Amino acid sequence: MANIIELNQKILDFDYQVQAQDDQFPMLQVLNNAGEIIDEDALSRAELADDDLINIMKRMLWSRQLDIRSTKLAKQGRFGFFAPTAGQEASQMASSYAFKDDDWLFPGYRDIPQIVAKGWPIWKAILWSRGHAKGNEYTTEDDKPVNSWFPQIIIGAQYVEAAGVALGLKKRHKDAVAYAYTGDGGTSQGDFYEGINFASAYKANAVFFVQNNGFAISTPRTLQTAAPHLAAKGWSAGLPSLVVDGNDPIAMYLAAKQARAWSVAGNGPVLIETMTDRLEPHSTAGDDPLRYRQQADIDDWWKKEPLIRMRTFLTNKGIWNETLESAYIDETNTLIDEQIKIADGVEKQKISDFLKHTLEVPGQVMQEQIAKFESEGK
Ligand SMILES: Cc1ncc(C[n+]2csc(CCOP(=O)(O)OP(=O)(O)O)c2C)c(N)n1
Ligand SMILES: [Mg+2]
Repeated sequence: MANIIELNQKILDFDYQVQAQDDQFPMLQVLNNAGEIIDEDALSRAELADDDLINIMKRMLWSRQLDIRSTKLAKQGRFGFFAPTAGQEASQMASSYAFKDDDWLFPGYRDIPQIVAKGWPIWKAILWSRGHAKGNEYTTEDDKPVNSWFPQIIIGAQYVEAAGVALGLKKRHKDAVAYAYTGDGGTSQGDFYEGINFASAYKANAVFFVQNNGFAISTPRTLQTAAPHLAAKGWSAGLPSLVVDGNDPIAMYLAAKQARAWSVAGNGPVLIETMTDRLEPHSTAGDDPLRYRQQADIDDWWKKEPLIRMRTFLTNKGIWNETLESAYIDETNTLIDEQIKIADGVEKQKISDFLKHTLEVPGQVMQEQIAKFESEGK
């Protein structure tokens, strides 16, 4: 009887409910801000050989170089749309390292590096940014398919698309998952809920990432939702949902690896909220972060960024040093230079080509437009 009374009191205790939401999602961290392992057990569960650790470091490094070069090119008007990635390398590159070629990637517009990591040439990514049709061919240099959807601009839409593919993979008994990335702002979209709800109801093979970088352009995370943790939204659809230090490459890899294993075993999807920061503007199209956040906050996040702590960890382990790093950065920049040249050498898209790629079966008016532009050589 006493138990029932206590239980009923608890049910009606709204203060408790609000508090409980906050308590339920502690943050997974393995490598702390100082680059020290704080959970040896988790590190061994990640089963990362020295080569893997170096590969993750290299992926994060080239992603950072690509970011730096893309930003410069954008300022020179030689890039199209670009959404900076600095600060989010662990959230993007260490998580995606846990997936396999057969897995299907569903990226958002900021997730170009994950597609490149799957074998998509950088010159195609550059053409994608310019709206060129060739930039929407998801194949490797030697024409092998890259299992990636296009970088989705419609926020959250990739979750619905991922849910469908995830169900297909399950029905075909594939040893593969769909893994999708959206942002904190993405979780305010209907598509986000529809995607996780559908995938969870059908126990589809999916891993959903929410990269919580604190802002949806200028809208701070606290104005998007009163939920203390975005991961809590996963519980509404019955998914295992966790909060991970998104600037900790080891925690990101471990969480992604275990989520993939859980999902591919037929248990349904997992949702991972990654706590990270976009250290740069929303895009290169004129956003000024100092209009909506403090420089001191940005400076603080620079101290916690993933490259610093991974560098410290690997250096202390004796498998990384400055010479290796600068040689790798040089190699990466040479590659990027070559890729820019290839992109610049591709024939410009004609207006008629652009129209031809708009609809599979163009209507009467569009057919006339295509014929008109073609006759003018445009
Ligand atoms: C459905 C939809 N609504 C609005 C926009 C305009 N928009 C582009 S990016 C963005 C912010 C998204 O923030 P978040 O999901 O946190 O991702 P982030 O840019 O921080 O990586 C908005 C509102 C859009 N692209 N799609
Ligand atoms: Mg965001």
